Amino acid sequence: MSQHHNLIGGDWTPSASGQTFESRNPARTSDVIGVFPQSDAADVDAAVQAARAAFKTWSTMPAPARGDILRRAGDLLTERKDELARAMTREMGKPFFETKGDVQEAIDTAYYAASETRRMFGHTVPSELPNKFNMTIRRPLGVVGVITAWNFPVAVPSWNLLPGLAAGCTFVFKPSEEAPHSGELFVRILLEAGVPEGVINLVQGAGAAGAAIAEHPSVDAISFTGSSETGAKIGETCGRMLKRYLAEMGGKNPIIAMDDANLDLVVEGVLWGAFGTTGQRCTATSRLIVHESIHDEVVDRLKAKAGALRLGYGNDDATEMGPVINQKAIDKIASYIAIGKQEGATVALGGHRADGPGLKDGYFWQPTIFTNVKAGMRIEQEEIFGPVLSVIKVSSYDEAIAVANGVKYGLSSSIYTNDIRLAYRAMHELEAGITYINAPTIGAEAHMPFGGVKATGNGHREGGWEVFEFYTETKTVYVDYSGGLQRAQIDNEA
Ligand code: UN1
Repeated sequence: MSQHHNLIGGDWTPSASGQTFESRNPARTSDVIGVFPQSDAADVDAAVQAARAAFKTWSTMPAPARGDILRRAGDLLTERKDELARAMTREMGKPFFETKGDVQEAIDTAYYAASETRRMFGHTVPSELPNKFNMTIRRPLGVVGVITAWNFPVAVPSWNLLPGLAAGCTFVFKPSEEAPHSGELFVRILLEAGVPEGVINLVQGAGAAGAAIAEHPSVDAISFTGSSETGAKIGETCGRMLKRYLAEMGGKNPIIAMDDANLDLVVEGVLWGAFGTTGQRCTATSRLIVHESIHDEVVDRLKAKAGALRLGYGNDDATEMGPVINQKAIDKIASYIAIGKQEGATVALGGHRADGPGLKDGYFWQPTIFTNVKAGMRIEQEEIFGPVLSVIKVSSYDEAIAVANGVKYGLSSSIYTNDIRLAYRAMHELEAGITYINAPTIGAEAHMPFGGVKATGNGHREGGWEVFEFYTETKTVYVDYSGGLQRAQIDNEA
């Protein structure tokens, strides 16, 4: 069994307390991937000090030189894609074709961030006074704590670490305790690409380590991906300590299928959106809001397709859907199946733990579809984070939008229609950070802003050009070359 360590200022070290935890394969629970340090505030403090010490040199390196390192990281990720993806699948369960996609997101992010190091634009702006020059420049934000989830164990860390490195920040990175090995492998690639000692520090552990990162006075900002409940707690800390805070949290993402939609596309889209990554994406399609005139046909076709999905270990080529992450996830899904039945919904497909051949030693759940779901039911409102789709029948576009918007979350959304008027209305009317037209709710592209509204986010975006707003501070600069004191217009009133 392999023993793993934290990375503090270039040294691989065990936790100060000596406490550890195991990472196991969710498809074969007897398969232990390794033993990792269970870190606490003492480890976090050492990591933060290392990140602080590395900040000056890293942040003053010319940004394009940092970009060269990121490009090498992209090259290494490309070379090691299969090897990395195999390890990720073993640790968190999604099929190999999906973990390869996860690595591809990191590759795209690496090259994108590298290219941004040659932009990092500020503005030059006219002054209200003669012989005076106004501009804005960007400064790196500082030491950032990155706390991520396990479902995209390389892609989501990459969305934060890579643009943040481009911007000149240094990091304390805590991967999820469900994917510590994947996090470590990613960090090792960044080191090999040339990220200097202390610029990225890796602290393994559970929520207590995350809380210690947020509480540390020398951490300037936090980026958190996970549940809205934990996100709100970290937000309280950041609010109290006046830290910048990016939060990416829950979703209850709808696909609206209108009566004029292409049904083949709807069925394929819902199948992938709801059961891709075993429904464990914050962008997963957990609600199908479908026009009554196509409801029965769509449900029948979905049942046939979802019921035929091949469950198994993600490193077996035939596997289409992997396990959920752990026993807690199984218990949560089971509790929602009971809640849905109690609320009067119908289990149209699945509803049980899957225990066929090859599945007994893993956390497998049958693809599950609830019909007769009414707006406002808990299974329609709350994030389940598993392969469970709730189908809500509606009779008009306006009703569909009202149902779609009637939840506390607002990450991704989708409408299938061929009516251009409805498509454009939905772009504006869906309360979400992301809207897809004739495509499912998952599959964000790395160079586009990613984030949600309402209880999903707090106003920032990962990905795309907007993430650089988070990882930099704007400084406003005035240069007066008039040779005299020129009072600003506001100070010149007669
Ligand atoms: C997440 O589930 O935390 O949009 C992120 C997608 C992904 C990102 C999901 N690429 O499907």
